[in-house]
Amino acid sequence: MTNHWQDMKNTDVALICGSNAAENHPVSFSWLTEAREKRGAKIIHVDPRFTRTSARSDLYCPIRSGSNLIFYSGMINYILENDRMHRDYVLHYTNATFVIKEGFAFDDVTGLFTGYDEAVGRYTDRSTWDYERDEDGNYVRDMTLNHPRSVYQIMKNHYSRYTLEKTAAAAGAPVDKLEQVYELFTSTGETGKAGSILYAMGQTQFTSGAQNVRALGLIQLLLGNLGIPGGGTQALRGHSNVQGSTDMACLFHILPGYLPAPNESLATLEAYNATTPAAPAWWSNRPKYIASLLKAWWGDSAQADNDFHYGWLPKGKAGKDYSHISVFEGMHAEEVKGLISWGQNPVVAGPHYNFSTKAMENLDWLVVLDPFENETAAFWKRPGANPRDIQTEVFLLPPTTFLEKEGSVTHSGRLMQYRWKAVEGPGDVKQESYILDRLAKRLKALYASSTRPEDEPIKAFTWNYPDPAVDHRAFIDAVTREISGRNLTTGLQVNLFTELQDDGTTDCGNWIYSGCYTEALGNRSQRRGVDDPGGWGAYLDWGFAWPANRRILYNRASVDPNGRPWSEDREYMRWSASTGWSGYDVVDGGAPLRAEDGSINAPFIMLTEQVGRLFAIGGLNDGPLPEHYEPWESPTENVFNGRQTNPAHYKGAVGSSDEYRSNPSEYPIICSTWRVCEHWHSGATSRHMPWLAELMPASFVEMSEDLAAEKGIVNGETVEIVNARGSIKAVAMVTPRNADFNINGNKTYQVGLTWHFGFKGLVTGDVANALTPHVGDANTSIPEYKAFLVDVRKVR
Ligand SMILES: Nc1nc2c(c(=O)[nH]1)N[C@H]1C(S)=C(S)[C@@H](COP(=O)(O)OP(=O)(O)OC[C@H]3O[C@@H](n4cnc5c(=O)[nH]c(N)nc54)[C@H](O)[C@@H]3O)O[C@H]1N2
Ligand SMILES: Nc1nc2c(c(=O)[nH]1)N[C@H]1C(S)=C(S)[C@@H](COP(=O)(O)OP(=O)(O)OC[C@H]3O[C@@H](n4cnc5c(=O)[nH]c(N)nc54)[C@H](O)[C@@H]3O)O[C@H]1N2
Ligand SMILES: [Mo]
Repeated sequence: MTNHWQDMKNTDVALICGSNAAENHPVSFSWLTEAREKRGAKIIHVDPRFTRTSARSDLYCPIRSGSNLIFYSGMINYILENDRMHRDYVLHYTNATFVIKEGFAFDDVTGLFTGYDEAVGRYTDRSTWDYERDEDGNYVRDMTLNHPRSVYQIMKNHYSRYTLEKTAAAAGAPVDKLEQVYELFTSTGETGKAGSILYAMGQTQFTSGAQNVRALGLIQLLLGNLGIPGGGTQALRGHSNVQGSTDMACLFHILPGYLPAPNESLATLEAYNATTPAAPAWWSNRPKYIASLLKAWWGDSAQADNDFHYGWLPKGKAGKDYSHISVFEGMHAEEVKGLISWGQNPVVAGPHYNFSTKAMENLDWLVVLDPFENETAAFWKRPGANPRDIQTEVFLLPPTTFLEKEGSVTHSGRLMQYRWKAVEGPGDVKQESYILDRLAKRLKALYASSTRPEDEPIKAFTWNYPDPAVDHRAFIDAVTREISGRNLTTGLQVNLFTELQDDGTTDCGNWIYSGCYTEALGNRSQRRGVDDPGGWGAYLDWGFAWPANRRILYNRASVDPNGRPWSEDREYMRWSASTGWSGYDVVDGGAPLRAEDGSINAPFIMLTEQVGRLFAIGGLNDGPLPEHYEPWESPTENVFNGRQTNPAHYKGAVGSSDEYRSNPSEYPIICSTWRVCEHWHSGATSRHMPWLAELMPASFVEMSEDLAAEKGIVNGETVEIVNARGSIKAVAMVTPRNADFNINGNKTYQVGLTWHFGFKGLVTGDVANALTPHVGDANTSIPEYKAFLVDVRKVR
């Protein structure tokens, strides 16, 4: 989130697209309800079906699964055609005025931007996705927005194809509803108005998921909604600590604090640091953050003359993906021989169940750390498998659950909060810190006498924390101090990342969390102050929000270039030449907006050009501007350009071969998967709770009354859902809340499945992910769980 949960109460209009927030984030959702009740804010919900969130909204518009980019592109066109943008904001705080290099183009016949190599299936030359510069190297800008190669004109031209009528037809949305949504949300482009966009998995789990997110960022920049209270882009994170686990780099392509993980093309620290963005980008400080991170990991042995052991960091192959799909493809190819599954249940939650579970049979060993024997731990005795044929050795370690341990979690608002232990765990279950500590110490002992150079990283990494088995709280305390960072000369905690150095005199486990533990304030995640001077809900003394305890990112954008709030009745920050910055939040970068020479230091401080990127120079893997492509499996043609599927989408090596692709003539129905309030993901936890099991005892498939009538299906009967990857049974739920879609003139059905069921627990059911494909987003490779094709059949 650029903003945070309490800030939702400050919005004028909230657009929820791709999330059923009322059901999946019910407590946080109450801040929106407050905006609606106390300030008369309007809530818009855009979703394929009418849900509990729709019921709490003022305006609901259905769109079919897989059409977000049509919806957003239509809105961008609406803003540009009807001049609904926040002009001053766009001129000064975005790159709309920047001129793009000659040679850049988008061809709507091929559906490609310049630089695509058909043979490789990637954009191999992105050199034209860049700014034009004058002889002195300065950016060429046109403050009138008239230059044909200005970002503004390029966008205007690019999105002109997304007219209201064509957009409505392709998204399957009623044209009047769509227009109402565009009209209402873009009303927040007015100075002094704030609009917020909330999204979750109905936006990310697509082959174009990252571009969906970029598109809403574009809209928020055009409307001047970023950096202001009640505005922003809100990624509703799922698990209580999914924000924290991303920050701590439980992902293959980053190191803690979003430092890029090096691949083998960056063999030395010098080469790595050479990729650092140029000043004034805040990222130009990256060498300090990586040096401090390596110091945290390898302590005294990490020195400037050995590159702080940068060489020891594991380096992947350039361009290779190591995320979920490819790990399971790796098992299939017998490259991955062992798996530690720690706090997840991929057999139920991962895509392409039949392929994945078969691939797991190639494992020599599997370790599952889980309070329950979930489907992953039991994959060798799943329905249809013969345990005798499966040689995998399986170990199950039961750890304590969230109520039985303590430490901090970080929620969607980047807020780090401490949780104290509520009860002791049963029997001899162990804290995960204990398991981790024993694993680390055992590894070090095993390699202690090794003389092989490749074992040096294990021998040398620092593990000098208090023993969690003796004093768990002291262990957490020591780890948090390391995460926050220290001055190694004085031995004292640093106050903020601005004190970190690249010469080995500081250490810091995660630069964005720097300052979460200071000498003066201790572990700030434990703070519970409730002062809120401005009444904006910032609560600066409650917990710690990264970075720097800042609650709204880019918050200098809440004032005009002269330092005054855009509207006097919405004063969040203010600049004055005599007193500098004042306000109700930690200012984002301390410079005044207008420099002494009259030029503007725009608020997007992470970037070299300091302005929000409508046009992404360098781009994402699938282009510098969001463009619609159909999901990998779609019942309709792409009517906006000549390319059917995202040209850079991620494919599994074997699991997404033609054999596993459902074609629309055989499987004409769109299928999506979603959650219900009563269950939690794979259901490993919730299906073991008697009362939740009783509340929601079976998997169901939602379908429209017309589809049911056509198939002769009655509400409550068990039906079969099939495609090229599998077949499952579920209870039919025939409901008017699931509408049919008229897509480009053709009546098309969409059904939806809960995916909380498996073969373990008090209530069981077929795994819905037997139907989902092994393809993913072009940038993140998140699986396309939300739009694929099926057929629905009566069980005979
Ligand atoms: N009770 C409960 N709460 C949970 C969870 C849980 O399992 N149970 N899981 C947590 C986790 S980890 C996460 S990630 C979040 C997920 O939170 P959400 O993303 O809200 O969850 P979903 O129900 O998967 O999907 C949300 C909505 O996306 C819609 N949708 C499908 N396709 C499209 C599309 O193309 N466009 C648009 N606009 N909408 C579409 C679906 O109709 C659905 O209503 O929830 C968290 N909260
Ligand atoms: N079709 C479809 N598939 C999806 C999605 C979708 O929308 N559609 N959504 C995806 C999303 S957003 C997510 S986040 C994933 C979720 O996928 P998973 O994270 O794999 O699902 P969970 O059921 O939350 O699995 C968590 C496991 O951790 C165990 N557990 C609970 N507490 C603890 C603990 O304290 N320590 C340990 N070690 N274990 C514990 C639980 O018993 C359970 O077995 O699913 C993804 N899969
Ligand atoms: Mo999630």
